[in-house]
Amino acid sequence: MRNDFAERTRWFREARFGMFIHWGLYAIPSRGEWVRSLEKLSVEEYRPFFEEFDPVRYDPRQWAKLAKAAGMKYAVMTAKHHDGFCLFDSKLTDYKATYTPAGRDLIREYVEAFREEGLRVGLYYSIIDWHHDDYPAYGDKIHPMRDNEAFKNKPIEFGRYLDYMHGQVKELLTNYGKIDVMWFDFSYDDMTGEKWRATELVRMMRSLQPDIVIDNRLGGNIKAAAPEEYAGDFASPEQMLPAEGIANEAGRPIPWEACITLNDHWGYCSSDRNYKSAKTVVRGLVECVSKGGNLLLNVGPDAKGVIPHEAVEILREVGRWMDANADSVYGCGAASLPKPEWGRYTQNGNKLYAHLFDRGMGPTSFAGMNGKIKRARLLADGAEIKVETPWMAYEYPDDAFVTLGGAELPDGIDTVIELELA
Ligand code: FHN
Repeated sequence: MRNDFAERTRWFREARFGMFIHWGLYAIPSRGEWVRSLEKLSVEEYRPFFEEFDPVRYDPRQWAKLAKAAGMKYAVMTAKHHDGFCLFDSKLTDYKATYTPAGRDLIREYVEAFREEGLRVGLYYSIIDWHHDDYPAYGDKIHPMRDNEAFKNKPIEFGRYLDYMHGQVKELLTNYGKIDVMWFDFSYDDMTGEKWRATELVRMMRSLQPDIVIDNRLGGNIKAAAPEEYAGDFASPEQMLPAEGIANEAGRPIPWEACITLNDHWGYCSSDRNYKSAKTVVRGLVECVSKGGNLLLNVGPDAKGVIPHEAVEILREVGRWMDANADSVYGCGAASLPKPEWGRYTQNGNKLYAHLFDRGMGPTSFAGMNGKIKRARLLADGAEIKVETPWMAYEYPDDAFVTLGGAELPDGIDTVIELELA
């Protein structure tokens, strides 16, 4: 089991950077993917968006090229979100993209386009389903009909919903080729673990796709010394970066991936123009890697199938940094050094990467590293950087120093020095 786990997650732990894509009917009201719950919209009130959905400018090849240019190695796209709308041609429902004016299997086009660009493909699948008749509604914590008296005594057969949910997961892992990540979302209160028949579900998945990497949102405790079979392969902190890496109860680091929006919404929200800068994204990615984790950065395409231009521009600028510095991200993880004042360390074998965020004043110090650095190079252009102790630092014999010319760093986003260890 242990070796399988290490092998199964190797590519994931090395990839470090992925694109999250939240897209569906909710792009039309353009108030985010929770619009049905937040505004308590009935299936009937939401129906016009199904009748209308026709993303005439959807071109996943462009999305894939953008992700690749940004330095992303994998993507995870919503096959079905909480609203129950299926972007794939499921035989188990009519509530799907192929029955809208779009008339297309949007997931098939996505997996083919991203594989064509050399990226691994993941699917987001909501185990919550606000459209299915047999999903608990009245009195639920978040269901759009949670307060609707008409649903109070409505009989449901939850087992029938689970058969549907398991059946769709089987469709996705049977009909769309090799799926690298299954991103379930999400368990809450008693809706967790075996309530979903999670062990049966995961065993079915692994029988179809033994190498698939699964998140931890079916429930269970991924940090347990002996986690449940359905507890997942990686932890999934959301909209925050953990203070340190993530380890299990035995102190063993576990794979993790922080999922973060580029603005403040997962699904398209036309009024939300509050986008993070490329600098924030790069430094967030470096922080994740410095703590042994991944960054899954979200885009929310609009109702036409277009990724907002702000997101495109940010990802292109991130890509320009990655073009010169990706060696300090891919295959890297935490260094066994304390976080330095000037930025962060990442490490890959005998290559230690110093990510300088702040120029500071005077020489740059690598605490405790005197005699341990064979050579230093500016990663972006390979220029030699001399490792030597200047006169003003003589009283710090344990530390190593480099002296960068100028008052500002060569790259204001993140200047990376590659330190080859002796
Ligand atoms: O409710 C979802 C939300 O819409 C979004 O998909 C995020 C992404 O991780 N997950 C849930 C909130 O935790």
